[in-house]
Amino acid sequence: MKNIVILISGGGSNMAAIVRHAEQAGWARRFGARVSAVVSNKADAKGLQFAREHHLATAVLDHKAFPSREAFDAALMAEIDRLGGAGSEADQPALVVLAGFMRILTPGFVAHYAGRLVNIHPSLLPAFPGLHTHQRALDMGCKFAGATVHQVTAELDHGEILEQAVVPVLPHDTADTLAARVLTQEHLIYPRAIERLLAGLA
Ligand code: NHR
Ligand code: GAR
Repeated sequence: MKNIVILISGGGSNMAAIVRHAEQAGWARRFGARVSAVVSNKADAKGLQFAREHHLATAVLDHKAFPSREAFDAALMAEIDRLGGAGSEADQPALVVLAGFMRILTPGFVAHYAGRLVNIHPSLLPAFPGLHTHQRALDMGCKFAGATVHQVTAELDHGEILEQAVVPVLPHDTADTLAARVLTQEHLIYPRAIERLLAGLA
């Protein structure tokens, strides 16, 4: 089996969309791949509930319990490799997927998963890397917004672009209404981007 480990910090709706698509699109049969585990840096992340209901392995690593980013990332790597290695053909996951994961990862972490680490970012990169993307797009008067699936590199939100989706910005949008419109598209493009990566690995 090729194991996919998903990292979340909150609602986990992208994670849920990926898990549902994996089941419906037959990733196990077509690619020998499955979502094997969900890891959160927050114990109260709502997405953990969905993961448990779907009988996925879960783990919580609270970044505040570690003295440095390097120490947190080392523990996170060990946990991901333990979970991603279980029942797999390698001793590591085939893919590590950031889905609303809110901690910047160290260069050492990124190097460990080079080429196997992807993220979805709620803007049309290279516009608006970093946080508060929807408010920044509104403040700039953008007429279109969207989301980007990209390879993760040491430089934040700068890796190769794998998929994008565009939505219109509407006259009375707030950051929340725009975020909701973008999120709907995220749920379509993220499973599709991962499926294309799996097809490349097969
Ligand atoms: N790590 C690397 N090295 N490269 C990327 O491209 C990454 C990454 C880690 C996360 C997701 C990202 C996004 O899509 C992501 C991409 C968190 C922050 C942030 O500033 C920025 C971008 C992203 C995720 N986090 C604060 C920090 O100090 C904490 C913020 C909080 O806890 O609310 O890590 O936008
Ligand atoms: C998504 O919009 C995702 O693109 C964004 O957070 C939301 C998570 O939703 N990610 C970031 O802002 C990363 N900094 P979800 O937890 O329901 O998937």
